[in-house]
This record gives sequence, structure tokens and C-alpha cells, in this order.
Amino acid sequence: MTVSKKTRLAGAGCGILAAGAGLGSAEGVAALLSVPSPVVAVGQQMIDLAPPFLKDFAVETFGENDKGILVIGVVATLGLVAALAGAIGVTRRNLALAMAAGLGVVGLIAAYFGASVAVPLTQRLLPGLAALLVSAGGLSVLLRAFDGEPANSTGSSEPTSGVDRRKFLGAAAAIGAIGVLGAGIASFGRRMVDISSFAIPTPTETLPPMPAGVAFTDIEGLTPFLTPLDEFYRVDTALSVPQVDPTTWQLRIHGMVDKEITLTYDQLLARDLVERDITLTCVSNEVGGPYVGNARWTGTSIQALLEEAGVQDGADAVLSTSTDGMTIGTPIGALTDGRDAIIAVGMNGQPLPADRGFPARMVVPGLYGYVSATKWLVDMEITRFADFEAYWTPRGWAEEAPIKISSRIDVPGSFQKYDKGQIVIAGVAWAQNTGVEGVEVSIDGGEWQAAELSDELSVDTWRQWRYTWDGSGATSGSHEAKVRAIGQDGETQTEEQAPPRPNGASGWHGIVFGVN
Ligand SMILES: Nc1nc2c(c(=O)[nH]1)N[C@H]1C(S)=C(S)[C@@H](COP(=O)(O)O)O[C@H]1N2
Ligand SMILES: [Mo]
Repeated sequence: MTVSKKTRLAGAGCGILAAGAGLGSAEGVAALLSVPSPVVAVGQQMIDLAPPFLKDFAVETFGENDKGILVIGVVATLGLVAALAGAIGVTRRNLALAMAAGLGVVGLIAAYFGASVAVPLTQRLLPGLAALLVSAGGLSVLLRAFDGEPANSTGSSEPTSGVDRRKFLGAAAAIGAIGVLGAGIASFGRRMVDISSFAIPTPTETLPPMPAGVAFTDIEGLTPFLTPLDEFYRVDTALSVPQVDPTTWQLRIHGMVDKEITLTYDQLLARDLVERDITLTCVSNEVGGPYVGNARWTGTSIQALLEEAGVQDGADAVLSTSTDGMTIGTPIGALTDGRDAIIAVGMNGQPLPADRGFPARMVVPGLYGYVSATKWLVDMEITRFADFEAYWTPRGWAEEAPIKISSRIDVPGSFQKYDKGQIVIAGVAWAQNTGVEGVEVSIDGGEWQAAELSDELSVDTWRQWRYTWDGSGATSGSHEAKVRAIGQDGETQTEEQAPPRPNGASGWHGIVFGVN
């Protein structure tokens, strides 16, 4: 049963066309139902099931693009298997159909175990079912064109006879149209919450505009004091940004409390709202890395809410959950010791953007995001660390993780070149909840020199620093600047290097630059 290469290729094309139509229809159905599509469900499972080393590799290699790469990978794999199924189907149709159905089943399984527990199972499974029916059905129709091929042969039909060819092209066009229709529905029909139609009220306690002294504005390349929204790092496990309708949204506070509290969005906004400047940091941030940002948040006190609920003796944790099922465990101590732990509804003066957790998220100064900053927050259970494991804990990250004191050099950039003379070295330093007391710079391993600090806005925000090095007599070639911060508690940032896992990177940031 030899079949020409050309025929195999045609079969592979049929496989891809059928799979593409299945994919498109699934995306369309998913958009109409506002549920994750099979590709998203499979990708999400890969994120959730990925062994920690693979996750670290993905984040390190692709940074914030890691999810885009993941989706491309899922679709490419699908395309490969579909092409293979089509090529095989030229002679072994049942095997090909089994393969196509198998792809659909993978999508169904992913949707079944998906984290979006809030969505009824039938709705979650419909996109995968559409994919399965359209792709397997489509492939079955298309493969009829190869009925004359040796292994399928029942008589002496002519595979390329005029009538069959016309039928085949008609079927191919119809199947392609189904896919395009689905994709069209997906791109125009996905329901997005229109955040611009929701405004946050003027806070009860507003902050004055940023005082001039908190930022050095004349140093090119220095991170701005307040991070613009589109430059703020984003880290979460959500493959597609959850779209939460605030008119039906509720936050439930329950567990080891005297009185359970449920808040609607309007009730949350009606509480005392404060503005707070807080620097958020991700535990995955390497020394000198970009996963840190500073924002002016609007929110309501978590401590006040917990006092109203009445935390019972023995509780030591709050287990918070987002709409997509992600969980975070936070020590009650950090929520009730007077620091500005808030449920935030606004960021830099506007409602939280969708990818920042609209309508509400937690922000706790001094704790890495993965143990404090729950986005798309819907549930806070007052409980004990002994009684649960939050999302990242079984993946090798510490249960509790205060942000480590740290500092970063922004200027010079790596291997930047200067003429001999005065060279400005500058960056940011943070020690949330403690405050930065000083920053020191060492050039080429020389003595530590005090840098100049911008004014402190609050102990929860980073401070900019700058140091002018007299490089007029410097040797031509490369030089290295290192930085370390000193906290208001007297702690000096440690030289000891630690990787991000399990509880945050440590070590001094160094930059090599050149002098002509
Ligand atoms: N629902 C949800 N909230 C989450 C996460 C997540 O994956 N899902 N990631 C956390 C982590 S690890 C960090 S560092 C911060 C990042 O917040 P940002 O994306 O607004 O910068 O959100 C936290 N909140
Ligand atoms: Mo994080």
C-alpha cells in the first residue's frame, strides 16, 4: 500500500484544515459562553501541572511573554498531530479519526479539571465538544476524497475525478467557513467587562500629589518613582485575563470568624477608602530584575474588615481565592499589625485594570505578591496554615515570604560606555514595611560610599538613589559598580546570593560599564 508523497501531503492538509475548523468553532463557542477555550484550558493545565523547574525556565527564558509562547506551543503541537492524522488517514481512516477525537478529548479533560470552578461543567465542556465534532467530522468528510487509495479501496473509484474534486473542494470550503465563523465570533463576540463604566469614589483619605523630592527627574534611564500602569510588571497564572462583572461580584469573608461578611462591589466602594503608595515585588524577581513596581493604590483596610468579622483564637492565616481558583495564604499578623494592608479597587487613580485584578485585589506592604496580592479576589477564609496549602506552596515556594531588602542599579545600563569624567550611577532600593535608611555604592570592589537618597514618601515605597563617581582619572576599560541597601532596622542587604526560590533572591546587584 504505497501512496504518493503528494497524496500524504494532501491528507496532512486535510488534517490541518479540519483541526483549524475545530479550533475556530471551539474559540467561538467559548467566547459566546465566556468560558476558557480548549487551547486556553490545555495551556492552563500545563501552567498548573508544570514541574517547578520548567516554570522557572519559562519565566527566565521568555519573561512576561511566556504565556504567548505557551499558546503558540499548544497550537503548533495540535497542528503537528492533526497533520500526522491527516497523512495517516489517507490509508487508515479510523486511526486518523481516533487521533482527531483524541485531540478533542485532551481539550475536554483539561476543561474538566480546569481551575475555573465557578463555571458549570456543561458550559466548560461545550467548546471542547464543538472542537471534537467539527474536527473529527470534518476530517471524516475530507478523507472520503481518498477512498480510491489502496488501503481504503473498495473498487476502482477515481480519486481525482472531476465530480469528486468539486465535492471535495465544496466540503473543504464549508469546513473552512465553520472555522472562520468561529474565529470571527471569538474575536468580536468575547464579552469583556467595560471597566470605564465603573468609577471609584473619591477616597475618604486622599494623599497629596507626589512631593517633588521623592523623585530624581533628571537622570535618564532611572526607573520613574511611580510606575505607569503599562510599565508595571505583571505576574499571574491566568492564561486569559478573567473578566469579572462587578454587578454580580461578591467578596465573602468567612471561616474562623464570629460573623461572616459578604460584600458587593457597591458595598466595598461605600466603605472608608484610603490612598496608599506601596511598592509591590514578585518573589521571582532576580537580583537586579524587573518584577517590582510602585503604585498609588485606592482601597479599604483589611484590618478593619477582620475586626468587624471577629477573628477567632487559633487562626493564623487568611486563605484568599480568586475567580479563577488561584489561592494565596497570608499570615493574619501581617494583616492586623497596623500596616496598610488593603483590598484595593484602584491603581494610580483609576479602577483596577482587568489584568490587575478588577474589581478587587489584595495589597499588603512587605509581603511578596504570591503570598499577599490576590487579584480577582472573591473569597477570604480565616483559617490556619496547618489546614491548607496555597497554590505555590506545593510547587516549592515558602509558605510565608516577607520581601527581602533590596537595591538595583538602573544607570549605567550593562556595558554602557562613558568618556572620562563625572559618571552618575543611580537606581532604586526598597525595604517595604521597614523603610530604606541608606544606600551604598562600591566601584571596582573599593570602599562603600554613601549614595544620595530621594525623600522618603513612606516606608512602603522604594527610594531612588544616586551617586556620582569621579571617573576623570579612571583607567580606560571596564569597571564595576555594586549597590547595597541598609534598612531602618539596621539590616544591611546581604552579599549572600540566593535564587528566587523558595523565598526570594538575595545578593548585591552589580553592573559592568566602560570608560573610554
Ligand atoms: N489571582 C491571582 N492573583 C495573583 C497572582 C495570580 O497568579 N493569580 N499572582 C501573584 C503574584 S506572584 C504577584 S507578584 C502579583 C503581581 O501583581 P501584578 O500582576 O499586578 O504586578 O499578583 C499576585 N496575585
Ligand atoms: Mo510573584
